[in-house]
Amino acid sequence: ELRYPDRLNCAAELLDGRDPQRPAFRTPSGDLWTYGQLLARVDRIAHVLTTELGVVPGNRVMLRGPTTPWLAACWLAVLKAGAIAVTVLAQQRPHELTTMGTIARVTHALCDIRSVDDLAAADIPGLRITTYGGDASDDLLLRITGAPDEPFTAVDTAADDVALIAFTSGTTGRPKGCVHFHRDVLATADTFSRHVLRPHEDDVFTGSPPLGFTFGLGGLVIFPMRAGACSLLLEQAGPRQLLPAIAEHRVSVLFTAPTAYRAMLTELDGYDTTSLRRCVSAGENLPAATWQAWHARTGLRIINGIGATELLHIFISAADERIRPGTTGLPVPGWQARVVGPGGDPVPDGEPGLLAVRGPVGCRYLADPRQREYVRDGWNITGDTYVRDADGYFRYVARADDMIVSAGYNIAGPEVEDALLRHPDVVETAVVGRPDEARGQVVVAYAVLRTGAPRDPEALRVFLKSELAPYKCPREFVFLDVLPRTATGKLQRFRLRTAVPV
Ligand code: 3SK
Repeated sequence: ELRYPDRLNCAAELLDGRDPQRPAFRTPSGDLWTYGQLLARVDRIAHVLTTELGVVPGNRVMLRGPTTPWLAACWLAVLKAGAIAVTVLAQQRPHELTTMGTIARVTHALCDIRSVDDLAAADIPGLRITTYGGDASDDLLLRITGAPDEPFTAVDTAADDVALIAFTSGTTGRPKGCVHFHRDVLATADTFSRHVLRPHEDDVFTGSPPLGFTFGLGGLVIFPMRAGACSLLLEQAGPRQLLPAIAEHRVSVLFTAPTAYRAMLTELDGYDTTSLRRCVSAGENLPAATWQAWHARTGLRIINGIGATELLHIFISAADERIRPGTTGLPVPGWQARVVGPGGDPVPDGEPGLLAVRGPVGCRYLADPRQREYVRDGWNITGDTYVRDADGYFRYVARADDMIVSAGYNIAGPEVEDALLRHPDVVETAVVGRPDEARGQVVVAYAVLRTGAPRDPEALRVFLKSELAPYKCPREFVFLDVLPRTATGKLQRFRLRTAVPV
């Protein structure tokens, strides 16, 4: 069981007691921040926040910018000052920022100068925006040079004072603000990272999820810092940037999504990936075909995981010899999981139902009635359909609202996607149900093909018929150059379901 003191400031916990000479953050352009430098900069920012900008404990401070050490330092400073970090994505537009800023009642924002235009255009009454990285006289980085060069005493927050508000838009709908405590931040590191990842001081982390997505915040800031390790922060973190970064900086722990693993497979030649020892995949389902292909090429066993913004990070996963390709894994130590029916009672092993989990972090939506749907009888209902195998492994079936029901058959889109990905020409795919008068729904497959591959639906149909029962085979194939995704990389199936047939 995790035990934290009643008084706890998670930023101070992450920063204090580190070897000041060891590297905390690196960037591809050669910047190196030691833990000593990070602490000094965080303290200067905290001084500016509390003296010049008037931030008081409990204020909500929006943080926005590309993934840089300065963004991480601002996050730490806000928490150290007892304020609440409201992390948003650099890609979000004024309308979305207005909604989130209003829901979270933000009073201040720290924003990378390159991301300020959309924030300035948002309508958040009374918001005080401070930019960093520019050359204006009121820029945060200029201000901190004038701040006292002395330690900032962390505000004496309670373990269950709010530390951050993270937004989930899911794949559709009005964003929901998820409230997390100081102890929750440490709990993610002391469960998934400590027991599954098992990092050490010499590790170099990197990855693609932005810090405004808790997948990235955990994987690129909280977990490396909790271990006293180093994180290589990439502003551009597509597959084309990840491979050279891994090679050049001898990255050992990688956080990214299945799509990026597939894309990297097509570019692996010529890059040295021998420094990698941990490859984490989350954010969406990891098909067994992708796991096998990565293992065949690199010898590395991807650590699959399911996490949620509501629960901060990953709660089901497995590493090393416990990994079973095609499954998500086992409940992370500290977490419990089960598969339940519509009434909330567990269903027998082997039968599909809703995934229900509980552990050290719980869902707390900020003033949103959807809280009642997410938390039932103390269990968090994640909205995923899962099967628990007899040996306790959890296998993803589909998002609960993504099950396709066609002519009375239940069809899981991800199973069809997994089969399609075994075809050598298919790079990305999404399989959805489109409303149909006669059958209720028909199965439609969207596919992105390897450059130059023929767009031949018949060839895919013949291939799938050898892989799947005929009722699961798509009626239609649609070829796209890219699939529609959210800013955090999640597939927007609803956009495909309602797409006009071509
Ligand atoms: O939303 C997700 O998929 C996720 C995955 C891992 C960690 C955190 C999150 C939010």
